[in-house]
Amino acid sequence: MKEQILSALKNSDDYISGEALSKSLGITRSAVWKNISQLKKDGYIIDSVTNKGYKLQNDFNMIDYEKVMDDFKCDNIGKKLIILKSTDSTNNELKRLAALDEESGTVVVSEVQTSGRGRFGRQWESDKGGLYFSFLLRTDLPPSNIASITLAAGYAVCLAVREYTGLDARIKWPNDIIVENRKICGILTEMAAQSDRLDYIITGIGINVNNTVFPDEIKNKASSVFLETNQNTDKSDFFRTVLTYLDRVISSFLISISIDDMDNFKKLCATLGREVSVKRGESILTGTAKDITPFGELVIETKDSRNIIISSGEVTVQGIY
Ligand code: BT5
Repeated sequence: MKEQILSALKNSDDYISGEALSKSLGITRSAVWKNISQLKKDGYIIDSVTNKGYKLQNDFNMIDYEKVMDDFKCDNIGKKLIILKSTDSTNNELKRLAALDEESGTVVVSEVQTSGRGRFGRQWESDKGGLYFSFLLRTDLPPSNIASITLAAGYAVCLAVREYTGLDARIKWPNDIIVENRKICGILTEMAAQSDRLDYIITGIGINVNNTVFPDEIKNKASSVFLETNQNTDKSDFFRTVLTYLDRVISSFLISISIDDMDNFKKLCATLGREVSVKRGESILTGTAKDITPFGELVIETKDSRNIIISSGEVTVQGIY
C-alpha cells in the first residue's frame, strides 16, 4: 500500500487530499495517514497542508530506484542495484554480499556511510549530499590489470561529471577526480583472492555531489558539484549517467582498452606534464609525470632523465591541493 501511495504522490503535480487517496485506493483515511508517516520515516519529504492534502517534495539527495533503473541496460555494471539509507561502507556491504555468492555486476549505493573508507585506512567523509556506491566484478583478468580498474572507473566518472555538469573535471592519477584542483571524487578498489585465483574485485566510488561543507582538515582541498555550480543535482538522475558511463568503459576495458579511450584518458589526466613527488620506502622520488603505460602505470622522468614507472601509491602533484 505504501508503494501505491508513493506512486500516486509521484504522479501528481499538485496536492492530493487524504480523502481522494482513501477513495482511489479503497483504504481508510487513518490508513492513508499511517502510510504517509511511514514514507516520511523512510526519508521521503512529504508536505501536508490542512484542507489541501499531501504533496511529495523533490529530495535531490534521495536515490530513487525507478529513476536510476527504468529501462537501464547494461552489459556488466548495474545488473542489480541495492539501495540503502545508511551503511558503514558500501565496500564492506558488498564484501559481505560477495561472501554469500552475490553475482558480478551488482551495485550497492547508500545515502550515507558511517565509516566510509579511503586508501591506507583513511577516512572518507560521507554525509548526505554525496553519492557513495560500490560495484562487484568477478573476472578472470590477470592481477596485473586490476589496478587499471580504478583508472577505468575514474575515467568513466570524469566523463559522466563533464557531461552532466559541464564542469572541467580531470583525473588525478590514480584515483581522484578533481575540479579546479580540488577533489570531488575518490575511488577505492579492493580484491579478494583464493590461493592463485582472483575471487572478486570491489570498486567503491565516492562523489561529492550536493555537499555544502567539509571538515576543516579537508575544506581547502575538497569540493563538490554543488560548490562548483551553485546548483543542487538530482542524485538519482546523475547516478544513472555515472552508471551508464561506468558500464560502457568497464565493459570495453574487460576486453581491451581502446586507443581512443587511452588518448582521451591522457588528455583528461591532470597529473601529466606536472612536477610530482612520490614516496618510495624511505626516499622521495621527484620528477615530471610524462606518460601513462598501456597497463595504467605512471611514467616519471627524473631530473637526470631516467624514466621510473610507478604502479600505485601516493603521488603529490605540484599545484593540486
Ligand atoms: C580515496 O582514498 O580517495 C578513496 C575514497 C573512496 C570512497 C568510496 S565511497 C564508496 C566506497 N565505500 C567506502 O568506504 N569507500 C568507497 P584516498 O586517496 O586515501 O583519499 C582519502 C583522503 O581524501 C582523506 O584522507 C582526506 O584527506 C580526503 N577526503 C576524505 N573525504 C573526502 C571527501 N568527501 N571529499 C574529498 N576529499 C576527502
